[in-house]
Amino acid sequence: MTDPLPPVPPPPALPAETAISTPAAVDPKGAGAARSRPAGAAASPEKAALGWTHTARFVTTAARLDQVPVSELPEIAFVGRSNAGKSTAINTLAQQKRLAFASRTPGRTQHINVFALGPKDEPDAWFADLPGYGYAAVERSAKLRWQEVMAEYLAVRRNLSGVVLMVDSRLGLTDLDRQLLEWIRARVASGEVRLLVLLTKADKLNRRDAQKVLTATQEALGDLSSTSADIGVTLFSALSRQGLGDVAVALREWVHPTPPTA
Ligand SMILES: Nc1nc2c(ncn2[C@@H]2O[C@H](COP(=O)(O)OP(=O)(O)O)[C@@H](O)[C@H]2O)c(=O)[nH]1
Ligand SMILES: [Mg+2]
Repeated sequence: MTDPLPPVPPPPALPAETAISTPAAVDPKGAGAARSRPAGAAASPEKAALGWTHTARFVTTAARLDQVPVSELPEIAFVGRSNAGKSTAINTLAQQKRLAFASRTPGRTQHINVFALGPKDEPDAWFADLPGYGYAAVERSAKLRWQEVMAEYLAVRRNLSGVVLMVDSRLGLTDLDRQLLEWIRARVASGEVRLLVLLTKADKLNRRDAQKVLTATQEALGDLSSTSADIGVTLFSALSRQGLGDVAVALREWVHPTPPTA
């Protein structure tokens, strides 16, 4: 590689919430505002959304798509390369340590894990944690099987409402990520399936490199856009919680659209 060495990164930026010194009274989204709200008042959108993602609980695990129960509930699929930070992102969203097992042996989890969200006796959405991909040591037959499972799931799963694609922010979109985007291209273009790309481990990048990968990813996704498509990209860090509230709000909005205010 001929790239020059990257500059020494500046100290990590404070999360926006703590960097902004606006008084709580005029910052309805700030943490202070939520604390000072009178009892019974609606929580901030982020708190409400994180309260919803916190309800995630394990439903079932399946080795094949035909073993995943048929469901009418809106389903959000989590996909990404092995080691992209998928399990960590799901656990962080759910604020649970071991909901999705953060695997120490990448490539091992070839199953589809399903989680339910919403009230206990009345779930209102499912999260589907799909097999990670791109792990070099996985044998060819396993890779082919992965392609089959993923392509089929993304193409035919009727209740699929949205896809969250986790991409390591230091790598950006890889060939396998682009392959996956091709599998959902038509359903995203029609607006049937929403897409959110999380550029994970953003805490490992300095601001300039973070901005660079954000722009490059937005450009690459421009190719998928259409008038009906709902496509988002955001920097995300489980470590610093960067993007966490926004992601929870976006996912909740997918399955519980805010009614337009009259
Ligand atoms: N610095 C940092 N490391 C992370 C973050 N999220 C995940 N990781 C690390 O990345 C590795 C892979 O994470 P994991 O969630 O198991 O990835 P998965 O294979 O996509 O499920 C683990 O060592 C995690 O601790 C993050 O936001 N920041
Ligand atoms: Mg994992």
